[in-house]
Amino acid sequence: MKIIILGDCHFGVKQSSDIVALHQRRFFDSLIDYGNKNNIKTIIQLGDIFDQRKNINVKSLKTAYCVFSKLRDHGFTFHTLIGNHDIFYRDTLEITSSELLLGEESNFENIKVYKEPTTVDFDGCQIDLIPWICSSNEEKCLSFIANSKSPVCCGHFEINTFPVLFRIEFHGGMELQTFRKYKRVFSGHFHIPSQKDNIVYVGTPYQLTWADVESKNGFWVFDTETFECIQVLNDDVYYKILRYNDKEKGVTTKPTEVNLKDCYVKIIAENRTNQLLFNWYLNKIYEQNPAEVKIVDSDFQFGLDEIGNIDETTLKLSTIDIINQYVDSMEIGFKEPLRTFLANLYTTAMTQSEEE
Ligand SMILES: [Mn+2]
Repeated sequence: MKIIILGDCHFGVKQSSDIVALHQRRFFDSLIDYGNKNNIKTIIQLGDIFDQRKNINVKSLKTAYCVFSKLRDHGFTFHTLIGNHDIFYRDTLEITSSELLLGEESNFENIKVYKEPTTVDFDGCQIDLIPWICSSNEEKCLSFIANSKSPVCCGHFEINTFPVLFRIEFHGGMELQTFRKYKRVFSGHFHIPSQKDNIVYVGTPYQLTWADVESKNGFWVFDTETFECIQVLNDDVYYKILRYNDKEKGVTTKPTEVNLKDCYVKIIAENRTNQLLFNWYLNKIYEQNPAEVKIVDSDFQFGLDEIGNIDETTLKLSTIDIINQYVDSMEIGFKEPLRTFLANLYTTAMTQSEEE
């Protein structure tokens, strides 16, 4: 059989922004379409259904319920394991939003929530579903993995050397060797899709923040007979970077060639010497009803001048790059551990909310 493998959903992200919710609903409509057309009705979701650990906004609940009702009505079975955003306490899985809102006592009899390490038989293929590992369940989960005979494992892991942000590898978590016994491992948690050896970080199905601007988001389809897996890309990209330059011909992104409706737009203004032209340019953009437009004058941006393409532009703009460049400029002998420490600190800060 074929199974849809789905990454972190994060309903309620960005203070339950209507724009993000719109793109989340749009994604699930296309997922349902895909499942119906290809007759794939089983989904394994790898944790982090909701964004907030302690409070769930009514609007994000509404978005999630709309999505889950549709999945139920179209006959999808939805297996979800607990992620670190689904738990109330940091060190135990005692209280989880997934169980409370989507579990056995909810209206969603098609949803199965896993908070214990469990092996599930999917048409003859044994798949281990491992929840978020924290101090209270670490021993249990690790010995479960060590003793398992299943060929496939799904979880919400922190595995070393995978990208936690662009160009930033994670360190201080689990080793790749822990998973060597499996033929395939699928993990949620890190939002950037990546692949190394037998391990796939599936990534978020859609963009959530500017950190995802370069990300190739989507879901994965896994074949339990051939063990093949493919990524189905989500073409609803809604974080967009445009470049404006009225001195150099051919540099400016034509607003008419990009769909900007309901998108977050960043204009990198490399040269704006002709204010009339720039106003016309902005008008053309606003005519499309973008969700938000930010103008970044490259003169004032850290290291933007010699940039040739979008990748580089956005990279040079990221906080983490500025931190790294700062560390590089320091005269100390332990730059690598410091970089890792600061990257972990930064990631932790970015994934905590005002809830704490
Ligand atoms: Mn997540």
